[in-house]
Amino acid sequence: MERSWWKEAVVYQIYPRSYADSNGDGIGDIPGIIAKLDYLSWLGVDVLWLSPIYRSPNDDNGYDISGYQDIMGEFGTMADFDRLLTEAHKRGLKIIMDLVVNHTSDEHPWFVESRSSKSSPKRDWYIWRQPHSGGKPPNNWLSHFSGSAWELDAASGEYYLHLFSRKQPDLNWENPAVRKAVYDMMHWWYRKGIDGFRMDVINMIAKASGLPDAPVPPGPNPPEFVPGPYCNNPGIHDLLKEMNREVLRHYDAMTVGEIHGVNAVTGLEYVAYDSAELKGLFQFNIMYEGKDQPRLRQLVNEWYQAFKGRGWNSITLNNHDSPREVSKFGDDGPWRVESAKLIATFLLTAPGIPYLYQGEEIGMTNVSFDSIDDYRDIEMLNRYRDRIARESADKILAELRQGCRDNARTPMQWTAGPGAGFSTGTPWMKVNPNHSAINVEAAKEDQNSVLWHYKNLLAFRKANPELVYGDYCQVGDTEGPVYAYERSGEKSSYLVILNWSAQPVDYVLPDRFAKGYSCVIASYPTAKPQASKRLVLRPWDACVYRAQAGSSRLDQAGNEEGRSRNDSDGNR
Ligand code: TEU
Ligand code: CA
Repeated sequence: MERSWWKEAVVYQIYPRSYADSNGDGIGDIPGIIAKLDYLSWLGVDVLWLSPIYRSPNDDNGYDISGYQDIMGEFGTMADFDRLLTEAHKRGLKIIMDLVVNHTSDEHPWFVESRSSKSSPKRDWYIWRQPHSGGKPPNNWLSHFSGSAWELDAASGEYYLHLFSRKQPDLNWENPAVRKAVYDMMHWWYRKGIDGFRMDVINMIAKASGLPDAPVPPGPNPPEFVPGPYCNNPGIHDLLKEMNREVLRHYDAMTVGEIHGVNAVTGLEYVAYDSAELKGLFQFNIMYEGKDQPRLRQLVNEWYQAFKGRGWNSITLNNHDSPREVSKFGDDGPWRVESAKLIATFLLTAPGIPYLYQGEEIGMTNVSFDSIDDYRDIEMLNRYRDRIARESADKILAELRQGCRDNARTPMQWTAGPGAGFSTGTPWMKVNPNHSAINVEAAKEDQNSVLWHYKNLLAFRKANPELVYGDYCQVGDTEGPVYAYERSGEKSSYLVILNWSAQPVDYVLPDRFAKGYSCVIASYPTAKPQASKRLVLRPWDACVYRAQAGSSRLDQAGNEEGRSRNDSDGNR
């Protein structure tokens, strides 16, 4: 197995608008991030992924870019960015940038020019079509942010495609000039010294040939617009192979694609060592389906088996588009600390690059605002607007709250003070009231906090490459609340036991683990120092054991029978 820095990395995502505000205008900014670099290197992460910091009118908080080689005024200047890069590198931290090239802002000069006339040389840089009969949109596709995915441009009488907001027109990747412009921009950032890209909806850049109507579900009131075939269309792999040839392969950098709509097998096609496309992808299967615990295990096993020896995996349970992981996969009530520690233990010992999201290291939770006026996200606001004429505000909020993106976007909780230490002014979105208890300052003081658990796990992972390169196999039951697995290398082996529930469990370990395993990291301060045949697991108990030299497991290394038994555990 070839070792690479990016395989060993733990990535920490920063949503700059909500991270740290240095000048009291209520908006997080680049100097704010710089001021937190010491904290991040104390924590022990390796790579920072910055959600977009480019010039943007902020219809979708920076995912609508109007200048790829400029910095958003609210966030600072290019000089601030250069300083961030230098200061991060000084501390051994790397920086990956968000690459949003499925679409631009409608205020990007490319689109302004494209829209200016049908004969503009940039007309074909975007996707323009004549209206359908009766002036209707060219097809029935639904935008991710509600309504038609087409917007009529009154001046020219044509529609342009926008899979997201109407202020995010889709680029036409069939046009070689578009591709060249994007590749030039990528080279420009790489030459500046960035360490890679996270690629926004990169599997949507190839459009379905002919832009066909999507099938309408049968029923009495058929919807006017329905989700179209947005992801993984024919041609996508050719585009990414070209991007690799033209740009990516020239740099020792990290790439991670946001790839929706794949399983372990089709996901691998984007990152297989021999496919020369991307190095990594986010697998959303686990984020979307893994709340069901046996399903989570099954998916980890499936992705591991598919990727083993063929491509590099990743693992993530939350980001700026999703609910907070402790609220979704754990218990943000009485067992918040224990369940957040269990989730951390899983993320930092499972196979694949862990992608952490700001605030998860202190167990930040979902938020529950009473009024739509306190929400900021375009996806949420549009959904609300579409329903409010027919339904009560309370009902809509009750339905949208849990899954909404603003759960992840409330400001980072640094202190118990006003503005959570995020800003001395009025934060652009209200802070979660629970910052009085859940904040970095308090967590640093408490060695049993979620924060210290992350810090300890991060240091442990760094010191023990088996947790990166070692084999993975599930141990014991595939049903029930306890998820146990082994990570093993040539020199040592780790057993991870997670009681993914609020119930205490009497757990019987397979014989081969019953002796010689000592506890190295535990979520409870009073964990038993040794594993034994029967373990009484407390609610949300999480423990990592190390096989001592001379333990039965290590003596079996190379023993065919032992191996195949282990492998079949993973396959079941
Ligand atoms: O998200 C892509 C995406 O598909 C989202 O619509 C996501 O599934 C949805 O928000 C879940 O509720 C990426 C970015 O991560 C997101 O922030 C952007 O809004 C979007 O692309 C457009 O750039
Ligand atoms: Ca600011």
